[in-house]
Amino acid sequence: MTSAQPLPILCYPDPRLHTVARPVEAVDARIRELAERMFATMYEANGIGLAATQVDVHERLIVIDVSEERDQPQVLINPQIEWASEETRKGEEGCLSVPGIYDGVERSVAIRVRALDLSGAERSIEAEGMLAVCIQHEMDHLMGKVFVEYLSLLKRNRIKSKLLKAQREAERD
Ligand code: K2U
Ligand code: ZN
Repeated sequence: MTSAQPLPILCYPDPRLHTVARPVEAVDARIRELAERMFATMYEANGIGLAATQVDVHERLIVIDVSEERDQPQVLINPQIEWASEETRKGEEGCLSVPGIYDGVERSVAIRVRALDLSGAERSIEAEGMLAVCIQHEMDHLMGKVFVEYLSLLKRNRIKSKLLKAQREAERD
């Protein structure tokens, strides 16, 4: 666990969520501190993944912990998908940036990802199941893509107005 201070999570339809993140130049103390704060943010929000884009930092950094015990943190820096299975599956997804909304998204069932870890070492990760879904979901965030963009325009507009209404009411309280 971490004692770092959580960061505010951007909420859809905030336009900053559509920013394309740039590669991390150096895996240094700043990046390690940011990863620490992203883990604090993810655990506090009961997420299993978080992309730097969601905390308004537009660099290619993802934190993930899909374990039941919430004790298997993984950091992916400058992740690249090297291989993705032809086989796809539609799964129910949510997003910490789109609170209360869940809907089906088609993803590859297995992927191989190359990324740097927090020590700056190159790693190759084979993922399937929830880990594969989570990595694909987070890598979309780094490309400025939110999962609601896979849904119909009608659904997306309904989600936008629902969240904007909730944000207006929260400002009034
Ligand atoms: O917002 C985020 O990027 C965190 C996502 C990660 C995720 C989305 C869909 C499917 C897998 C992972 C979630 O909000 S974390 C919340 C959650 C927890 C368990 C299962 C699905 C979603
Ligand atoms: Zn998300």
